Amino acid sequence: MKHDLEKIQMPTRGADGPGGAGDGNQNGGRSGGGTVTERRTKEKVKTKRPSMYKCILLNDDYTPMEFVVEILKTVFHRQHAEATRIMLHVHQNGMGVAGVYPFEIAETKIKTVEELAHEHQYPLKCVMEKE
Ligand code: TYC
Repeated sequence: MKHDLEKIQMPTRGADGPGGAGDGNQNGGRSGGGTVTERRTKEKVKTKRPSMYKCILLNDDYTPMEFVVEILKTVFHRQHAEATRIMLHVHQNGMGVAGVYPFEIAETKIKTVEELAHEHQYPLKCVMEKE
C-alpha cells in the first residue's frame, strides 16, 4: 500500500488576509486566500490485474466439428458464427484460442472441456498457455 500526501483546501469564513493569522500553509493552518489547508495521508490501495491465460483448443481427427462448435458456444460463450470460425481455424491450423481468462477460470474451463469430451468419448484436448 502506498501512502500519498493529499492536500485539501477548505474555504473559511471571515477575513484572513495576507500577513494576518496565516502560518504559511502548514498543517491545519490558515493560508492567505480565505482557505484552510489541511494535510493528511491518504491510503492508496494497490490493485493488480491478474495474469491472463489462453485456453487453446487442439485439433484431432475424430471429434466432430459440431461438438467443437457446441463447446465454444457453451463453455466459452461464443456466438454461433464466431464458434464456427474458431473451430475451422483449429481444424485448419492445428490449434486456436478459445478464450483468455485469469488462471482459475481458464483451469475450470479446460476441465469442463475435458469432462464433456470424455463423456462423449472424443479425444478433444484443450490446454492453457500464459499470455
Ligand atoms: N478435425 C476435426 C474433424 O475434422 C474437427 C475438429 C476441430 C476437432 C477442432 C477438434 O479442436 C478441434 N472432425
